[in-house]
Amino acid sequence: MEQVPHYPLFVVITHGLNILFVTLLMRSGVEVLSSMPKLYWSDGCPPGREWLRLSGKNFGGDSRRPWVSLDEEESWHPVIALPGRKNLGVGRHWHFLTVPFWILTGAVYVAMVFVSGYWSYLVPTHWSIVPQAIRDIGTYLHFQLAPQLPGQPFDAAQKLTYFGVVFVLAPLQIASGVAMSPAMLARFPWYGRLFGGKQGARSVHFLGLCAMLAFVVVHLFMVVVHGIPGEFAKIFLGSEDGDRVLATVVGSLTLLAVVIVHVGATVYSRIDPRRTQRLLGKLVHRFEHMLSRLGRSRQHYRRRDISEYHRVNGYPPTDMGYRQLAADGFGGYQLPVGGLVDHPVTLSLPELARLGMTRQITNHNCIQGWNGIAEWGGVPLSALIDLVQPSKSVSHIVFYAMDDKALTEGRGRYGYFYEAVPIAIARQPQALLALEMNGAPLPIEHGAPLRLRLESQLGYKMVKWIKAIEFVDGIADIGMGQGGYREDQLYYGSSPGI
Ligand SMILES: Nc1nc2c(c(=O)[nH]1)N[C@H]1C(S)=C(S)[C@@H](COP(=O)(O)O)O[C@H]1N2
Ligand SMILES: [Mo]
Repeated sequence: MEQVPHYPLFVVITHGLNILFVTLLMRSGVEVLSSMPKLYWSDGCPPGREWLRLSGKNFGGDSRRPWVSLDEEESWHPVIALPGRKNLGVGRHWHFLTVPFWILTGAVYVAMVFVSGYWSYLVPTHWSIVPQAIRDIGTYLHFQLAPQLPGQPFDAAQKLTYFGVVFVLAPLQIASGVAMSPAMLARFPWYGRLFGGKQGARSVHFLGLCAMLAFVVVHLFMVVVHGIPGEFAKIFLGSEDGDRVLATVVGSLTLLAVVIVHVGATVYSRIDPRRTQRLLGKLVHRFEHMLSRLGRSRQHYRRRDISEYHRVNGYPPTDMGYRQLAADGFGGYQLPVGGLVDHPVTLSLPELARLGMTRQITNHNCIQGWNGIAEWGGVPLSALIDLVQPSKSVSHIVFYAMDDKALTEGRGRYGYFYEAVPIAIARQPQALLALEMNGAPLPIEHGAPLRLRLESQLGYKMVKWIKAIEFVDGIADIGMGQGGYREDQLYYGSSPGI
């Protein structure tokens, strides 16, 4: 009697949630892509060697015109990007906020698939499904509907596709996403190498997005071809026998709700990016904090891994004071270190170097998506911390820079660059005050005479052209109180391990 298989309730619910989460991930992912719309297969991202460039701008050809990676950012429309228009910081917040919910939905779904016996509809058990699926595709191409598998709700092509999406594509997106996190790359460089490095992972993640988009388009097309009322009855009410009118109403309302969430998220993010950054940040930071406790980061790349080319982000200071310092080889440079410490000091470069130089070959990850491997030489921050003896109440170390963004970046930005670093991250073994890059004194564009290296964090935390260091017991009164210049002005997250 019972000819039409029913969809269990868990399928109806997780499918609905998946529509919401996958579309949020897609739009926020496109926002992230817009900040560096270029894809590479090899780490280092040498300009001109991208396999895909979604931008008319092309930098690097003319070395007489200096450029930085923020110049590569594109402004994409809010219809395709969440929230759109150069909002990488907020876009990332949406992406990482959605990830745990999407993974949870997927985990519940997969567990229920096996517990309920629904797996027999989803998991192919015989190779014969492959030729069958090919025949089905041929049938569709002849504008006819392919037959369902006996006693099952899907035809062979459909079953194989769903299996691929659930058990191949989704895990691949999760795995390649993880392979881009600086905290993960720092702790487990071998994991990044599985994808051919961070850029390989980025490219795979992008191709995964394309595959997911292609799936969604064909999937929607098939729903229309098979007839919306009947298909809506299956997936929103659980059975084809359901009331068609009711199904159309329920389905349309569900889709409308998804659209409303998207519009709401977009409008809210654009009207009040600061509150969006703070609200979403609460969850995202907890996630990042967990990552930062996942063992210690110790990167040891080989000399031959060093990138032939290392992008620059942030234009050097332009003022006379800096130019004069540079003109005499930074001989007159003095670094004041103070705040809540027992022994405030002011150090010249040779005095600093006497605290003990080390070298490390590590991978730099910019928030925009590029990376580069270089050897950095300098003094471990822990040596400086031991020298000045911070008081117990110290929570962060603030690094003030010499570049005034009003002069170097413009675009309505203002104030000197700075970043505050939680003391626990500053104590990590590879946290360095670097004086050298690839065996030579730091070049001007990479932060001469002194820059920060924090190998488990994103690039913007690694202040270049350091002017002074202050130990503090809170960040609320510094800058706009978000923990750093990029956090203040671009709504990036603070202490970013992903
Ligand atoms: N003072 C200062 N430090 C800075 C920046 C800046 O604009 N000013 N940009 C940051 C960003 S976003 C990145 S990715 C790295 C880039 O380092 P690099 O130019 O040596 O590659 O520097 C960071 N440190
Ligand atoms: Mo960056």
